[in-house]
This record gives sequence, C-alpha cells and structure tokens, in this order.
Amino acid sequence: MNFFSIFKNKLSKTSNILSFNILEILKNKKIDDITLEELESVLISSDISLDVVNKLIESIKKIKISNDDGIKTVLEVLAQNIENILLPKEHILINDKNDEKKILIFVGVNGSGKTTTIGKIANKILSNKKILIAACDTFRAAAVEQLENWAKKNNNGFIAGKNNQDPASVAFEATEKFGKEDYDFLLIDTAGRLSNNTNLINQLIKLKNVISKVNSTIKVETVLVLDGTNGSNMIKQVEIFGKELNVSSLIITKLDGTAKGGALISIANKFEIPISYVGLGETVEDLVNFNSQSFARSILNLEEKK
Ligand SMILES: Nc1nc2c(ncn2[C@@H]2O[C@H](COP(=O)(O)OP(=O)(O)O)[C@@H](O)[C@H]2O)c(=O)[nH]1
Ligand SMILES: [Mg+2]
Repeated sequence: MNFFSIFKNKLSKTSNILSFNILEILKNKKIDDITLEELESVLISSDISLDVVNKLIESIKKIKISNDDGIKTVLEVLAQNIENILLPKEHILINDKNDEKKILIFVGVNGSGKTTTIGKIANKILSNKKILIAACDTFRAAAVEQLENWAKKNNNGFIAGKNNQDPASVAFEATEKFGKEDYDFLLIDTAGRLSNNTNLINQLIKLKNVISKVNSTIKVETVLVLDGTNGSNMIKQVEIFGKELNVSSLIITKLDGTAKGGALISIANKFEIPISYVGLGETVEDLVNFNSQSFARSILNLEEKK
C-alpha cells in the first residue's frame, strides 16, 4: 500500500462522516448563505476550530462555482486551504540516513500513546543505527515491561530504573550509557500523569537538565505525544507542556479511532510547533510521517493528486 492509501484507509472514520455530510449539504444546491452555514457546522463538528472554519468558508465564498462540478470544486478548495495550513508544520523527526545523533524525550498525558509510539519509531529506524531506549516512567511497572518488550522485539538497548526511582536519575544513567556505548539515538519514555500537575512538569524539566549536564553538546528534542481522540482538549495539553518544556515536535496518535481528525488542523493553525508523525493504529506499521497533502485530501475523501 502506498503512503496516500494508508492515510486514506486509516482516516476513514473522519473522512466518511465529513465528506458524507458535505455531500449531503451541497447535493443539488446552490452555494448560498444557508448552505455555507450548514457547511460551517459540519466542519466544526469534526473539531476544526472556529477561526480555521471561518478561513475555509471565506475561501469558498471567493470561488466561482458552476453547477456541474460544484461539489468537487468546493472539496478541492477546502483540501487546498487545509493543506496550506498544514504544510509549514511538516517535520522529519528522525533522519536515519545521516549521522546526526540525538536524544528524544517523549512526554504527554497518560494513555496518549508515548510507549507505543517509541516502539513504533524504534522499529522504523534503520538497523544500522544503534538505539537505546530508557524507561523513565518508573511509577508503573507495567509501563517498564511494555517498553522492554518493544525494545527486545527490535533488538534495541534498554535501560530502566528501579520501581519509583527518580526518573531524572534513570535519564542520567541512560545518557551516560548512550555516550559510552556510542549509540545513535536515545529514546526516553516518561510518566504522564495529568498535565495540570506541576510536579510532573517540574520533574520533566529536571530530567532535561540532567541530560544536558551529562552531555551538553548532544541534540535533544522534546516530543509531545497527543491522543487525537481528545479533540480540542489537545490544545490545552500543547499549551501546558509546550511552553514549560520547549517542545520541539508533536506526534498525534489514534487518528484511526476518531471522527474528529479536524483537531489536528486546529493545532497546526494555532501553534508554531511542527508535527512529525501521526499514529494510525496499534501495530508497528501504523506510524507514518505527517504529510499535509495526504492528510488534507484523505479527510475529505478525495483521491491522491496526480
Ligand atoms: N488505535 C490506536 N491506538 C493507539 C495508537 N497509539 C497508541 N494506541 C493505544 O493507546 C493505548 C495507550 O498507549 P500507551 O503507549 O501505553 O500510552 P502512554 O501511557 O502514553 O505510554 C494503548 O492501548 C495503545 O495500543 C494509535 O495510533 N491508534
Ligand atoms: Mg507509557
């Protein structure tokens, strides 16, 4: 399956509802104020924020629509405008073809998909690269075990602390091991209790400081993992984690399981932080580089642009 088909298949929950509703509205109708209002509420119901919806509606008002291909024209204009919002946010998190070594810290609320995503990423990285995975979610034994299983499956190095050990001290040991044993990537899993818990944020800040103390020259990226089914709640999470932790990249998971995929567009429109991957299912293959055109066209059930 090509890249576009993966998006199209997995985003079908959003696209089926969104495109069905749009077709229902526009079928045999002129594009007048009433249809535009109906279109507006459909876009809002897929969790596209109001400011983006207004932008999209304005773009439709500007075009000339003939009766023959009216629906197609509207969908194409929507897709193009959504793509324009998303395009500047495309970001390659790991380029395993060059030699840049880096440390990636994965943060986010419980259940957002951090541990699973680390497993998927480790599986994607070329096997000529050495990967170390560190379990800094030391409060939940099950989390450590889950990560260790992923690491074993991929033949990655693995390091975990004792139960309830200070996560920063596990990160300390991991960063030392990373340097001494000449790893290429260190993927750090962290705990994710509620993001309004300032203790958690402070703990993550401490963890980051420890890493830069051990290795001040290594590139460190903080990756915020968001559960796509959380809809507009994701915005709050980006606000809390993003500012304090200098988040450099977003990953949005579970877009296969939601009819509200539009929330990703709201995030892209609101924040400067780029989006590197999207999670489209539970297996290792279900993590794909974020691609603005594939996403925009898929959620509107359009075919790939030739
Ligand atoms: N459908 C779907 N489920 C996912 C995706 N990513 C993670 N999950 C599931 O979400 C649940 C929580 O994931 P986990 O990695 O443990 O979250 P963590 O608490 O942030 O580490 C697990 O059941 C995962 O299988 C995804 O992209 N799609
Ligand atoms: Mg976890």
